[in-house]
Amino acid sequence: MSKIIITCAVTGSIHTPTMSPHLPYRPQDIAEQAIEAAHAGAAILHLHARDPQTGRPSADPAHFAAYLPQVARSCDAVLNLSTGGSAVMTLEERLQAPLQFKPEMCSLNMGTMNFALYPAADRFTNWQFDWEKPFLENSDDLVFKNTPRDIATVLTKLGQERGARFEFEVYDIGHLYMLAHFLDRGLIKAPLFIQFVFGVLGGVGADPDHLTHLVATAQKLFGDDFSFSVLAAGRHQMNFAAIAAAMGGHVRVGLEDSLMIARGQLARSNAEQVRKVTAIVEALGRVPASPDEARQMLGLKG
Ligand code: KMH
Ligand code: ZN
Repeated sequence: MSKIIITCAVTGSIHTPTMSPHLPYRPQDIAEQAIEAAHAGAAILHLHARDPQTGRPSADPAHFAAYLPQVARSCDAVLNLSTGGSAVMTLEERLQAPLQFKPEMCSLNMGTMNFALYPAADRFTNWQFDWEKPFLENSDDLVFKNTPRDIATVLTKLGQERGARFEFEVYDIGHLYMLAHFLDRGLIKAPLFIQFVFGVLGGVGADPDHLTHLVATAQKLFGDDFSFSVLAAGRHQMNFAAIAAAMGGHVRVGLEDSLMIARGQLARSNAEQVRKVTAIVEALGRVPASPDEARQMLGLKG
């Protein structure tokens, strides 16, 4: 079995600092946690930025610039900048930092969808959304917009013009057909790195049957030209990582996806989750890939 790529998604745009004191949102904290996660075995760091005053998700390149150089200097991990940003940002805002920093890898969300926040809210009794009220009030109507035109824009501007390769975020079966469409159009080149996302309300639920069906469908559409990774939001995080590892897939963890390390116990850092998933995958006979091995496997520009 090929080596396993561990991705760590360090902060994201869903959780709020009120939900965990360990969620990094100041540049120094994002940098330190990202570097520690890389040293713990994450070959890829999936990165967002936040406003250091409020903790709110930010698209401002200055907020990326405040931590990216330190991370790049201090570890060799693949830096993967989100193009998802947050569902309330326009595509133009979401692309500002990736266009400026030209990372080796970017995330690319493969369809427009609902992106409801309630599953997270349900699991936290002290959950309070302390950002601007309209965000919460609008979450019933929150549309995460990734139309075919948006996807083509990202593929052209970041892929074709800047050499980025992608973590294709697939939340449901239709997103695989969207990927196949862009492969047919010649805007995507193999090998594909597909991130199956479970547990977001609006995407597929965290049921292992869905994972086997998604993998089987990807095999029909892409043959050997893809590898897959799995992230499951919230309490499904580690058991889905174990299933993915046993199936020969790759894994993603990190405080973007879950704030917990065990039931009822907050993770103290991203690295703590990386160490836990490393132990799980090693127990299953998988060997974590180094950043350079991940670059080679995914055809990155390096
Ligand atoms: N927040 C995750 C469910 C992105 O950054 O492009 C999906 C994600 C999207 O990571
Ligand atoms: Zn993300």
